[in-house]
Amino acid sequence: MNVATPNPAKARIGHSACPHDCPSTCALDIEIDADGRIGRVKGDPENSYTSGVVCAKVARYAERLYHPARLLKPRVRRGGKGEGGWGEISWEAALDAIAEAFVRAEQAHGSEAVWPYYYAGTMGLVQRDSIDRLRHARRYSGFFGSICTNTAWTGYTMGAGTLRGSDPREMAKSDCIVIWGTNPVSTQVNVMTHAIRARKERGAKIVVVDVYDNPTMKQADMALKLRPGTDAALACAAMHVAFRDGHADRAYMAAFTDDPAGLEAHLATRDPAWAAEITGLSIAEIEAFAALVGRTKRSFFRLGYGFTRGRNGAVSMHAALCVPTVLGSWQYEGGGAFHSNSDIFRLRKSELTGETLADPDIRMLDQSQIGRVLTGDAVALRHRGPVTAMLIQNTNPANVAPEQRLVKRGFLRDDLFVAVHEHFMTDTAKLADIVLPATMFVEHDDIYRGGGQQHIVLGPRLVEPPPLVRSNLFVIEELARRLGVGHLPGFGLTEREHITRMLPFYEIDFDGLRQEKWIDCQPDFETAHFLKGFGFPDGRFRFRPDWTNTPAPNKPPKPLGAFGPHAALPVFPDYVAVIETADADHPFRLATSPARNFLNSSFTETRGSRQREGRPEVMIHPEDAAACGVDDGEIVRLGNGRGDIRLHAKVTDAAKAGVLIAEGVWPNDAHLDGEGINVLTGADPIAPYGGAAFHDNRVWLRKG
Ligand SMILES: Nc1nc2c(c(=O)[nH]1)N[C@H]1C(S)=C(S)[C@@H](COP(=O)(O)OP(=O)(O)OC[C@H]3O[C@@H](n4cnc5c(=O)[nH]c(N)nc54)[C@H](O)[C@@H]3O)O[C@H]1N2
Ligand SMILES: Nc1nc2c(c(=O)[nH]1)N[C@H]1C(S)=C(S)[C@@H](COP(=O)(O)OP(=O)(O)OC[C@H]3O[C@@H](n4cnc5c(=O)[nH]c(N)nc54)[C@H](O)[C@@H]3O)O[C@H]1N2
Ligand code: SF4
Ligand SMILES: [Mo]
Repeated sequence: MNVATPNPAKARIGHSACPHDCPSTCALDIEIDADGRIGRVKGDPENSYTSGVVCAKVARYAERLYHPARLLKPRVRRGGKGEGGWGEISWEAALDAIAEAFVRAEQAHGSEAVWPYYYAGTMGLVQRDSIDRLRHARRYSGFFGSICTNTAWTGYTMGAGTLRGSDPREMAKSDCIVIWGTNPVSTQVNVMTHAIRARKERGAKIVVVDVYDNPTMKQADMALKLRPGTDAALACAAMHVAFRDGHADRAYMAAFTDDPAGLEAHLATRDPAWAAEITGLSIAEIEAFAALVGRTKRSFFRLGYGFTRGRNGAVSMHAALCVPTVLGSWQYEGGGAFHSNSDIFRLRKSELTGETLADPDIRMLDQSQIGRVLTGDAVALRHRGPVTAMLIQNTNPANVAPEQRLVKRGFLRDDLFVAVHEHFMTDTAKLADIVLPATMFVEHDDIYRGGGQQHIVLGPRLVEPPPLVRSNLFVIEELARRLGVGHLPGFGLTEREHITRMLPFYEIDFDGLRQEKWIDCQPDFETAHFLKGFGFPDGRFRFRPDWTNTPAPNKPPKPLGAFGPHAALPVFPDYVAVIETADADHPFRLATSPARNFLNSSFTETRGSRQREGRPEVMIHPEDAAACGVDDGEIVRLGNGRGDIRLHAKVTDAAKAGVLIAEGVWPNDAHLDGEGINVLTGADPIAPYGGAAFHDNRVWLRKG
């Protein structure tokens, strides 16, 4: 491997955006040497959010781009599924074979037998979403992307009416930053840049709410380590204290919220003693938190995804969002809340995604329930026919989706044809019939928009791809041509044409954006802080959300309706015990938190990341380890009704007794028996609009 060899004397800097599925969407400066090879990757210091900082795994990107195991040629399966036999095939023959398999599937079972399956492995809009145009054009089964954002976005939108909030750069002007259910040191490093600046320049206090002592909690001034799935109880108690002690801003609530009196009455019994019982925090910790945020006008609530990956996740997000609203924190610079900016961007995507070609009667299948779909579960299939052909881009479901045993059993079906377009031989690619090699971000043009910040950033092609490696757009266009839909609107365009067509609102084209590097889409202060009203027709924040009738970004299209146990959704913010609480047979609660050096299933292939992460481990409290007779470093078996796996124990008091943490979605074969952590996670939908409860699992543990 020839990673660190660019000759600095001749190197130039190329500008790009990090393509990975991370809220930060960093603006990048990439060193390119005279031979057209990339060297070091740095954060662009001119971008006000990135501020010159990127995470270590992306700084080492050359390791991924020039990896010796990178896929460089199309492959076709030889021998049985998943047995590891592969032969070479030309691009022409591979694309013909995929098109023929799709036509065969359609002829046997109708167009819904084909299920294009894709996610956010690249966040580039052209490369990520073009597959959706093909599925609309051919009336293939729809993809309901539930795995990541649904619970969080739904909970936030229920309160605020839209998905945006205070400028995340404003954290630098806060006096108290509450980092709630996110681990930014690992998962979105730039949050820390702005938070630490506030601490240095203003003496701001950093509060971290999490279920274990993760790298972010290690930097906290106030560390609140609670039991998984109990965040709403902490939020309710903080609001109870605010009303009790006169920190609730009644004038603000009268002007900007729906039912403050009803909320106050509801919270009367949700006092710190009640919350201590549920969360495992002490009454003193809860009082101290409530007093800190109550007395600090510029309190900024940075709400993450992690605390919403439970069966009450949407409810927890809504409850946490109610806290700054009761306190009136939104009125102050450096105050309020932020989760995602997804609603601020005005990109015209209809041509790209083929929306005009959509048929509303085509069924939508749930991404998280791929295991059930592929094993013939009638409910998951919406009581229609089987899926018998798939094209998978930008995701690795055999590793990252819940109910892994079902997923794997489904992929092994003899009557299922699967093509996977990838960078590496992932767990999913290993189960495919045809594997196609994909370009990486510096090898194709694309456009990216922040979720955790406010920029649209261009990522132009900077280096030549390997000779037989092709972009996602190429594959979609070639299949469309073979399937007779290449003449329909949205097809036949280059990446650059797509990018320009998405930008009319900003009056800029591809070349202009190349000059500018990015567009800062931040709304003005009053809009961002909802001082002109929240995102509902009456402008009022909802303490009493209409859970099943409020428009939400992830609301499933019509055929699906509301999901999960929505009868249990509370009238006002509340703790709802629909989580997998421990029982006699499953005495532990397991969260599967992210690993710092991996990004979901990506970077598990690079040596730098692998060395730093070591091996799959489960953290167990010393008291629990003693009770189970387990020593540090010993092999243990974890299990529940969905299956069981073996991995090594790490005895630590990082989490509370009764709580286990397994960091990282390791490749399945990194585990002792070739099965990964998602054997243990469930695909039962979260109310009201679906999602996967990755951090909400009850399990047993024994020496393995
Ligand atoms: N290094 C790295 N970066 C990543 C990723 C990665 O895998 N690795 N994944 C990327 C993706 S796709 C996403 S969506 C984002 C997600 O980024 P985050 O918003 O940070 O969400 P999570 O990674 O799910 O979990 C964050 C934290 O929530 C904690 N947590 C779990 N359950 C609870 C709970 O009930 N209450 C509270 N308060 N905390 C809880 C976990 O222990 C973890 O420390 O990160 C992105 N960035
Ligand atoms: N146990 C557990 N499981 C989880 C989570 C958890 O916290 N715990 N987190 C969940 C979350 S939030 C998410 S978002 C999912 C994400 O899980 P995945 O969708 O698997 O996520 P990634 O690793 O981001 O990307 C997947 C693949 O996309 C490929 N890829 C990247 N760019 C391109 C491209 O341009 N073209 C093509 N064809 N392929 C490309 C990469 O090589 C990678 O293999 O995992 C979920 N699974
Ligand atoms: S912090 Fe996130 S967006 Fe920034 S370089 Fe790392 S993975 Fe990419
Ligand atoms: Mo995600």
